Amino acid sequence: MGFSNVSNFMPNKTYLLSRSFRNFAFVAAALNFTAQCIAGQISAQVNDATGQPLVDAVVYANIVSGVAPTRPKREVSVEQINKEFVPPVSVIQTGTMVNFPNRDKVRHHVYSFSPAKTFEIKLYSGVPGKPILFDMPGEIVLGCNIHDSMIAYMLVVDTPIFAKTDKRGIAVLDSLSAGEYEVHAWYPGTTPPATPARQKLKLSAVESTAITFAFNLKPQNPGVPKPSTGK
Ligand SMILES: [Cu+2]
Repeated sequence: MGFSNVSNFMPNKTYLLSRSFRNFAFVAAALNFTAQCIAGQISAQVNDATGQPLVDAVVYANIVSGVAPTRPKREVSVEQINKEFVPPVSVIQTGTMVNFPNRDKVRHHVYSFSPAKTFEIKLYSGVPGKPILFDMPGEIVLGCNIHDSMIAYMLVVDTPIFAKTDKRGIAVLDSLSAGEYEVHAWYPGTTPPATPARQKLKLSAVESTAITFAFNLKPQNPGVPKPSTGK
């Protein structure tokens, strides 16, 4: 959070800063305490057809009734490192700006033909001049015109409630208000009937609900989602 800069301040300012930091820490602790008391959470386990966890699956929830959590607008990056997209899977809210910085010495030519966002950034090095706005929900497949093996996925969702699964196949949706939610799971390149049905659930103010999604997929290589069609 940048508090490591404290030592750069002149001594007379250090006192003020440490005092405001104490206040900040107090308020943050109080908020955190409040959040734990009033916020619900959905913990989703996502598995393949054999019951093995799916890494980099996306779980997101639409609000049927309840209050949307406020999330700060942030800019997201999909980097190119060693001729791979990092991260290979991203989930963003509609209206998010995304950067595509090239960290390699070779040039890349990033493109998408996906209906949710069709674009290309022609042969470039370094950081492109401006980020790309993703203004429609849907699945986006990224490729590079120069390196055929480069592939990545983005899911644009019309909700601020989303998370990716970790190594255990678990995605946690937290800071949720009491209400009714429609929870979806998504895995790159997967369409029904391999995709499990959405789950509707009611959440009280102080609750952690565990749900499970099972994709009708064969075991995947962890962290390396494969395209189903080669599209
Ligand atoms: Cu490339």
